[in-house]
Amino acid sequence: MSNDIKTTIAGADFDAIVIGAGFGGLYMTHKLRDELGLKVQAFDKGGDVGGTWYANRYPGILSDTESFYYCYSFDKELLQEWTWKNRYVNQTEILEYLNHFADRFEIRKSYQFETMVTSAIFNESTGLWDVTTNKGDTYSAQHLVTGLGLLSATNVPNFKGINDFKGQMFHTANWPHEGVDFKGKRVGVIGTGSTGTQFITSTAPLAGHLTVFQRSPQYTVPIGNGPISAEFSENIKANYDASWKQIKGSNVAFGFVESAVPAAGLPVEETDKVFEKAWQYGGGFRFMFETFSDIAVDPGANEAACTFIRKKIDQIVNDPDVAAKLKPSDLYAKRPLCDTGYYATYNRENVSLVDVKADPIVEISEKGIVTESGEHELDILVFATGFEAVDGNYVKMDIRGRDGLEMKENWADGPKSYIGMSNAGFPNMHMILGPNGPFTNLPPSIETQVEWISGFIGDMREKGQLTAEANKEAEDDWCKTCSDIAHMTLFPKADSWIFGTNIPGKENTVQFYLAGLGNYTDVIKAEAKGGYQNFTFTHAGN
Ligand code: FAD
Ligand code: NA7
Repeated sequence: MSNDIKTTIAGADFDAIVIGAGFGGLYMTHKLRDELGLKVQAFDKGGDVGGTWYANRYPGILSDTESFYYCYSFDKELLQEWTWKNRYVNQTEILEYLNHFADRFEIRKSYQFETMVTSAIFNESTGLWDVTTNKGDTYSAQHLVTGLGLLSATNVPNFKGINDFKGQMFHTANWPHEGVDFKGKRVGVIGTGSTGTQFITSTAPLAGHLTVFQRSPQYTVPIGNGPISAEFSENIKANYDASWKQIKGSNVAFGFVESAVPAAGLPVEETDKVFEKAWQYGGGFRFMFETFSDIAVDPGANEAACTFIRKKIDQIVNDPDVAAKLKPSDLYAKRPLCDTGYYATYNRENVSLVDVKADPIVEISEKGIVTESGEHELDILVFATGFEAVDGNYVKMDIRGRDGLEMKENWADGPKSYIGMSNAGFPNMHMILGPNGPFTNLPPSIETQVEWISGFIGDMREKGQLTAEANKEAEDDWCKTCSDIAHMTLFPKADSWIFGTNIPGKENTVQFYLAGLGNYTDVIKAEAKGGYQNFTFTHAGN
């Protein structure tokens, strides 16, 4: 082991084990090791740092948070040193940034890569977590921090014949590092979510023919990407203090002021004027939350946005039959998407659209995809079918708390937490982006949680507390609060990964705190300030 600092609990291999090398795990490792001086060991099953941005390398992949706010804010020097080239940042640049972060803080010396944690079991006799890896090693640690990612465990539908396909087959989140050659190839893609729309728009010009298998059409608006001028960049850097303050006190934390003006009751000419301006400027979250205050909560306001986007589809798409297939009829209440010419891609001669609700996929054959109407022969088949969001990586692992309580069992009716970071029955296990955390641009939420967890562990050490565990009643109250808030919005009415309904057999479950990062931060700060009243502690000797 590279870390030769002594642990504070006799017999523990480490003070803390961190799992995950994405935005969350990297910052957590730095905080615990370099600021609290703990002996830390971290693991990731991937080959290096990056998390999401190490694994997802498909063509067109881009963050849809503006680059200058898709980063850490705690390191003011880094904010000034690092210059983003474009309004949005692609996977290569995000990975470069996270590599730079890892070098800057010498993070890699605390990590074992290509090491999957297979189990984490709380040992009641020692009060430590016993963490076992796929290399057959077991390590003990006082604290376990999980930065497993909420969009990380892939969802590959179990189509009949899936292993019979003789061509190349990929999920977008397991993309080969050497890339894929699409030239002249017959490519099929299943899925038209955020990933699918990015993949489709970028791959259409590269492929011989691209066939899109669409289950649900999507509302998406232009992203408005482009280079940033030196002046724009300097302005952003000069105002970073104020911007981060605004972001961390806002709801979706995307770096714009959310509208306070309702659309309900306004004439269509007025709402369309505002939507048109947003369409021209670009950005999915801006379109949903900067235009009007009630799109996510009021059916009339929501329909005004839907109608505007449907009209755009009619204007953009040449073939009315294709336009009809591309037009959603349901609510605009999934994670809002943005794109670089998605609908116009269907005007290309080499792109065809199969509506798999009308013409269902029957099986995957040696040659391609068989739908009810016939076989679509393919050389390359891409699954842009998303993730087992939020709890996917947790339930894949054998996690057991007090009295052998299994996480899988504990979350059988849906994942739960107290304030998105703790679980009753799982002492000293701290989750980054655990269930029922805020639904936002994620780096600011990750930072908020990592700083809270590190403060919590620091406070425990000062007071000589050995274990901390969220109280069941507090957890139940928090889950109810999250549910009550979610049901004030239209989001639970749409099927998507946000509520787990993209996974067959998974119940519609509230998995996020939808009242925003600002309110969330107030709650967790009050918990700390009040002396962590919703936790039970053990001390040395009890
Ligand atoms: P991740 O980056 O997912 O890292 C989790 C890590 O844990 C992974 O490296 C994984 O290998 C590791 N791990 C999991 N289980 C184990 C185990 N048992 N053993 C060892 N290692 C394990 N968010 C935004 O805010 N804005 C965006 O525009 C945006 N775009 C996205 C686009 C795509 C295509 C995807 C997939 C996600 C996007 N996200 C976006 C969400 C993104 O995941 C987060 O912004 C952020 O990167 C999450 O960081 P993380 O550290 O929490 O998790
Ligand atoms: P999403 O948003 O879950 O999209 C997955 C897509 O795959 C979506 O269009 C699904 O259709 C489709 N899908 C899933 N299973 C099937 C089956 N069995 N048959 C046909 N089509 C299917 O995942 P993304 O990766 O695009 O985005 C997830 C988040 O990651 C995103 O918000 C970004 O933050 C990054 P459906 O809509 O369920 O009918």
